[in-house]
Amino acid sequence: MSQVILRSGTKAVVGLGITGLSCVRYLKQQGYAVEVHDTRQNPPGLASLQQEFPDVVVHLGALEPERLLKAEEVVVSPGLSLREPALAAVAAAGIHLVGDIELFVRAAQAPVIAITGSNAKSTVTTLVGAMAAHAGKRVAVGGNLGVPALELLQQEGVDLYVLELSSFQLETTHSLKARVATILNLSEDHLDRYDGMSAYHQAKQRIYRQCQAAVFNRDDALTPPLLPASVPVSGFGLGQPDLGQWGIRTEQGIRYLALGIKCLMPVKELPLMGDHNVANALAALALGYQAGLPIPAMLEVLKTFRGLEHRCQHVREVDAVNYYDDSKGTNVGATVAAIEGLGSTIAGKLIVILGGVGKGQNFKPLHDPLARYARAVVLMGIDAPAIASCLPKGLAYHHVDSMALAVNTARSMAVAEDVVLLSPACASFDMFTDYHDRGRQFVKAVEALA
Ligand code: UMA
Ligand code: ADP
Repeated sequence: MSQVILRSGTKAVVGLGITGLSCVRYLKQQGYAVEVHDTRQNPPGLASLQQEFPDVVVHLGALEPERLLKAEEVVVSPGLSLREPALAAVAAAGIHLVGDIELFVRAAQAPVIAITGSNAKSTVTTLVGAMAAHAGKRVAVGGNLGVPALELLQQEGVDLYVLELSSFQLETTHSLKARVATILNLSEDHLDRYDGMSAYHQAKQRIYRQCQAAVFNRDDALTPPLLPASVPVSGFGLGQPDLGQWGIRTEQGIRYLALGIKCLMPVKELPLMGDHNVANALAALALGYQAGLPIPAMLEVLKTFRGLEHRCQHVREVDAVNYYDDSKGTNVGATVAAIEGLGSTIAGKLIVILGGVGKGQNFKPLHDPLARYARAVVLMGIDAPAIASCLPKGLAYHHVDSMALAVNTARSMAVAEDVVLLSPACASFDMFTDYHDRGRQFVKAVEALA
């Protein structure tokens, strides 16, 4: 074990969730004096902190600027807005404000593939990680996906890091310098934290800062990087690709994943459902290719990857109606993709279960996909009325107040060949612990159908 060097200056860690705890562990290991702040009276990491570091002082309740101003650097968790007055005061005083990803990139010794977007981050991050592992790389995968980035530094001999990054994490990251970076797509989300799409877009664009190569979505005008021409940039999209680009080619009626003019694999060999997942497969190929992964190994992974839990996941067929759990559809862009992705592949129509906490989104983009593919809608949660006001005229809908009722109501409206899709376009915390809980309650209710 390396010797701990004692250093001057205090690092203030703000937030004691899994990120804050990972920051304290890392900074203590590096020999820093650390103090912790959290606005909650009983933050989730408190018991572990007190057990592992009984000497670390913890301040709970409203953040106090005068305490934070004494720190040499303030390490902020992603759940806190930088507009929080105490944090704004820290920034105004010229004290470094950073997040866990900044600490991570200062220390990481291997290249980083950095992935952001409003949707598909976890799917693409997991795919790229699996592709790298299959190609024989020692790869560490984490970030917003769930394992805090700093914990990945504990793994020895890593060749490649694959990080999912949220806009919140990017706001406090200044020196990412990714080997390859991407914004997969951009649609309204987190508008309770941003003044508008422009501020959200700016936060996402930070992922490209000083990257060595960039990947963007040709079908989404908000994703291309604003970079000098010397940086290699490749695009993916569902159209036919130009040389060096990723896309779909159709030959003798068969659709192929393609690089330039080269057909790589028939789309129908992907176990993942829907065209949004075809885009995800192309994004993963583009990222892996820029990082030097061999195409055959990447294709092998695509042929076996069945997707993550709660992302357009098939649950069960009852009376010729299929049930899909897309509880991770927590914003309008995700739900539009799920409706179009599934709706275009089925003989019947969709019954879509929608609603929850809308985070200030505009629900109008749901109108056209629902008009095209839905037979009916089931609404729940606090923003149900806002969604109801954006539904196509004449589309049947019902309000319910529990998941069991939602599933039973959906069943009563479905006919053979239909699909019941839980893809709420909203956060879950008005009725559920989180999207896992919402998805599990859906699966339980579907399994209970006689
Ligand atoms: N909070 C307070 N007071 C504080 C600190 C936090 O009330 O002083 C609240 C926040 O407002 C938030 C909650 O506590 O509601 C959790 O915040 P946190 O910063 O402590 O979160 P962590 O537990 O460290 O988890 C974070 C990410 N959470 C958020 O960005 C809100 C996790 O992403 C991520 O997996 C984890 O770090 C590891 O990197 C979750 C998420 O929902 C899954 N991310 C958003 C998304 O994907 O849309 C961005
Ligand atoms: P994230 O980590 O960004 O939330 P996930 O991979 O967990 O992304 O997928 C979340 C949801 O986003 C899925 O449940 C699906 O509804 C939607 N989704 C998946 N792929 C795409 C895509 N390419 N474009 C838009 N939405 C998508």
